[in-house]
Amino acid sequence: MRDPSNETEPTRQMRARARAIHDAGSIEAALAKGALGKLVETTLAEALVLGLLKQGVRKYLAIFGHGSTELGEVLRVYEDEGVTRTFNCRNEVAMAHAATALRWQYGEIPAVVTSIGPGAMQAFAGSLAAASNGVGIYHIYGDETTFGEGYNMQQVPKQEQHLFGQMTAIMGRSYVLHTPQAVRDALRRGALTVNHPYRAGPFYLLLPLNTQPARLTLNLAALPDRPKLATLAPASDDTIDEAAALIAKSKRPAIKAGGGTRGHDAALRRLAEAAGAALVLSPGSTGVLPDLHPQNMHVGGSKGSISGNHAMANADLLLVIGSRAVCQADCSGIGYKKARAVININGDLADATHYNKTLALIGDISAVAERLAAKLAAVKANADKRDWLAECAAKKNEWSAYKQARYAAAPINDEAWQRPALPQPAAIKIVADFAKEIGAAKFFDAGDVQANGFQIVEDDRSGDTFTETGASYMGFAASALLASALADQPRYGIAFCGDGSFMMNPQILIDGVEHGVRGTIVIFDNRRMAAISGLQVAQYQNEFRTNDRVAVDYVRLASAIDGVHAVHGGWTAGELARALRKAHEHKGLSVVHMPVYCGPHELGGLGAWGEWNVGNWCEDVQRAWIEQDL
Ligand SMILES: Cc1ncc(C[n+]2csc(CCOP(=O)(O)OP(=O)(O)O)c2C)c(N)n1
Ligand SMILES: [Mg+2]
Repeated sequence: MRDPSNETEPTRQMRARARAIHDAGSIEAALAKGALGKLVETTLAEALVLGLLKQGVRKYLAIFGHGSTELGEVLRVYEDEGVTRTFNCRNEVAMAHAATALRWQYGEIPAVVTSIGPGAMQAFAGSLAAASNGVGIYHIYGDETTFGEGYNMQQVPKQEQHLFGQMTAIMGRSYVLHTPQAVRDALRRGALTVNHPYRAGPFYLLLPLNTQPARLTLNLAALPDRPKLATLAPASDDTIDEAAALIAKSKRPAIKAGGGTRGHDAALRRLAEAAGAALVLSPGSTGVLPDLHPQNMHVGGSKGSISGNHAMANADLLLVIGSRAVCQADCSGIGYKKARAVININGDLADATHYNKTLALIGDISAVAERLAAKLAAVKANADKRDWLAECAAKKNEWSAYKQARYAAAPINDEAWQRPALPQPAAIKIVADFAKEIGAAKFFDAGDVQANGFQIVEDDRSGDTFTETGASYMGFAASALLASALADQPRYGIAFCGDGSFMMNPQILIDGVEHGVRGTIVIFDNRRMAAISGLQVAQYQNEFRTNDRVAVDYVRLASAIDGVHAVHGGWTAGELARALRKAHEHKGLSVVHMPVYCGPHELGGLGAWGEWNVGNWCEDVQRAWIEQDL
């Protein structure tokens, strides 16, 4: 702790408050034992930290600038007294990803702190991942002064008010703290946004340079708490009965489990079994039904799988659960070619009524699914679905054999490497199996690494894979590892990165060492942004500007950073397995540089099994969409 003797009187008072809170354990406890009076004279910056603390926010990820020095000073004192922690980072996009992962993986609510302007803009860009995956976190940006005495350096250069407030309000919900006393209102709105039961997302607090140090009388007892919300479900049984009747009558029901089903594993399993439904995963829901469960058809969608897409295309009744019908998940709206009706379980009215011919069951997934499963069990609705499930099981076997052939593939001669290298699916499978063996969490960001990844992972529960399929933000996976250095109860993590994705955010090499990450980054280096080369070739038979000629030795690059342990992944399955073990032995951050084959060989990829409304496929896909009724 620093010597506080040269601090000003207001700082000493702030320190005394922080100490009282630390000693009592919480603001409420400090108030209850009289260690703090309920009305305190303070600054907006401290009021914000106190208000966030009331909601359980104790961790800040920060890159300070002139737009956030006042807040930084509050955080310095509160950290000195053991109340909050602040983790300095090297890049705002990466920092936003790490904060997203801390909430997503560990349930802890952090706040991202930036300066005004470019720092804010970068964190804002990164917040797309939180918005797209429904992850609630706070973003606090320095903002232009409220007096309007002239342009502030780094503000958006226009004669308009609250431009950052407007921009951020488009992405999520936001509040410009124009008046110190408004902090109470701002934090009530923030609490609901970041803790929303089915559509959480980032909440942006815009903190003008001049209101940060502005003083106010703050009522500590009036700071909004985290909302306690009861689980919602349909009040009567009418719609549940109607859904049960539809399922009982159906010969070929399929469930599409979206990212919203994560954590509802038990209810989903009961519903799938009681309905006799084939369950198709989305990229973000692997594990909600155990991999080997006979009704788990694996992923379906634009990328998809043989079995997942078969179940989608042949179902006569579709149960959509916790899905917002992203193009990748429902083949741009044409994935369910024979479905005559839809049952949709979702908390969000718009998502629940996305398709025509829908019976919407609005509410919490577990609550609704359990009630529906009980009705179905009572009438043995699954009894006549055996033929359908047998047909699906045969497709699952076909998919398994197809994958096995690719996992067993020997190294293939590669143009860029000028030698045989393991194909990417075989390499990813080895790393995914290793993650399972050591109980590590897996992170995926964008590209072929991600697509192959969700076709390959064999999870038995949700929470073992974090694949950022909402935004597919290159750089997410490596950045997300940082959350494990910040978490109260960290878990070993493995980030699966493409060479392109890794170089978007290599800052983890420094931040990870600084804050003590334990985990491994595997860089699947195919010397290009292969997912896009692949699309270009599939659509236009030519690659264009999706690779360069520069070879990078990632072992040397990563080894330049003190504390990072970097190893080469080798050229064969056996060498990769040994490299992973060596990486894992290191009690810190490790990097495995794994060169992989990229090219037209059929064992080099896992294929695409659905449709997608992009490039020169648009005409066909849109024609089919117009002709279908859902
Ligand atoms: C920040 C960002 N920029 C661009 C894209 C578009 N994009 C998606 S995948 C991809 C290529 C990924 O390359 P790499 O990480 O090397 O993985 P690979 O496909 O080669 O396995 C690109 C450019 C994106 N998703 N995110
Ligand atoms: Mg690549």
